[in-house]
Amino acid sequence: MASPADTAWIIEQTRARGFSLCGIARAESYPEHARLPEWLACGYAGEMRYLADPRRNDPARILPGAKSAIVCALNYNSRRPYSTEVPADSTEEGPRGWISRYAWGDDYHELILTKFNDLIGALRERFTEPFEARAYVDTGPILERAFAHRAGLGWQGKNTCLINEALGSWFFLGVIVTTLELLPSLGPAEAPPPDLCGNCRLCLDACPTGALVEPYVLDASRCISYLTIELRGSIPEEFRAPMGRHVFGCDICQDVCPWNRSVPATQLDSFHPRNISPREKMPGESDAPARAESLFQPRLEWLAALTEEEFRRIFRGSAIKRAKWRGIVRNACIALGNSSARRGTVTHARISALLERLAASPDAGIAEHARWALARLCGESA
Ligand code: B12
Ligand code: SF4
Ligand code: SF4
Repeated sequence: MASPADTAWIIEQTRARGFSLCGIARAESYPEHARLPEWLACGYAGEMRYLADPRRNDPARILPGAKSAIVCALNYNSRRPYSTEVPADSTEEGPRGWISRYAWGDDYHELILTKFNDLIGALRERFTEPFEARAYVDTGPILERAFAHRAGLGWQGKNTCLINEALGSWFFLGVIVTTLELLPSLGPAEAPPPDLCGNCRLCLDACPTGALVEPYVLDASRCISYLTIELRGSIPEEFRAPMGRHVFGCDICQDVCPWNRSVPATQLDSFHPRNISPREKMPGESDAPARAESLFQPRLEWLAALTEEEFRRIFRGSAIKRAKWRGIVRNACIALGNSSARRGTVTHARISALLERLAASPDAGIAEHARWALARLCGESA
């Protein structure tokens, strides 16, 4: 068993690499793992079949001989308003969409895995005995929030996010599972952080699609984050209007959370909203100036009109590439249909023309969502 000095050293090492929180838990099954089969049986995972990987409820099967989980949190809170504070359609340049906070800057997977590989290198210098260590950031069959809770980083709120009293919930988690026997952050008699949600139910009441079916339980197949990022193909019609302007992920159940009211901003520039510089004009293109775009409240017409090649270029190194080009165009069509552009205005005419063009797309999925949006925008039953 490693010593308390080793634990202090590990925490110091993670701080030096920019992590805000770090804790150590035993790599074993917890009550959260026992609840997973029922959650899956309810169909709440939608098409995310990878969540049924049997290793997810048994850490020993992820890494034979696993003893410890080093859990880290990286703050991504960029100083910008919350989606609940910014009115929709707020600019003259046409309706704006919403990309969730975590995806405004660089892809966190690459960033955290680089830091973790570096940390594992430092561990190998300190612990000279042979050991295995595997780093995960969404990338493995692990319930990261369950480990984070057991490592003392916070509690899982009624919105199912991990919340820390000082940081709120705007942080990513990453876990290193290792065969090293490290001293857990919580002693055998210490309870993990208490649930501080109390009587609050702001997140449940604010969720536009009713995805939080009861406190602490998310039906992911109804969640805007799932619909806009994970779901390939058609978005069920019942969710299209409630999706509003969301084009990638959703922040609502965190934006309304009192624990996120005054929380520190990230120190990392990588998470600030990317600005996309104006592209060079192609031969034969109109004289309309190509403008700079931002991932903070992106212009919906810009997103809907992106070509696959432009999408690939712009979202290289961004978490947004997970939704793929056709997913983002599909989502932008829905958000345009939900916009409040009024008939008879220049904006309405411009959006209608764009949607008509997309309704003729050779991509059947894009065409169908564009037709739905046109019908909604033009006041026909959609
Ligand atoms: C799949 C996934 C999703 C899915 C499903 C989300 C979900 N809640 O499971 C979708 C696409 C919807 C999603 C959305 C988001 N995600 Co996500 N997601 C994951 C992923 C890859 C797996 C999560 C998982 O295993 N879910 C399975 C279900 C069963 O887990 P669960 O909801 O926690 O369910 C447990 C509880 O319901 C509990 N339970 C049941 N009954 C009861 C009763 C009580 C009283 C209690 C206490 C608990 C309890 O038991 C269940 C089983 O363990 C993790 C990374 C990872 N490997 O862990 C990231 C992760 C959870 N996501 C993350 C983020 C940032 C998001 C979004 C905020 C992104 C966005 N802005 O759009 C949203 C948040 C939506 C929300 N309210 O949760 C972060 C969370 C960070 C944090 N502070 O919590 C993670 C950890 C990624 C990371 N590496 O940082 N995500
Ligand atoms: S992320 Fe949005 S859709 Fe999903 S549970 Fe939270 S509020 Fe509901
Ligand atoms: S909004 Fe309220 S109930 Fe929901 S997670 Fe935050 S404190 Fe808990």
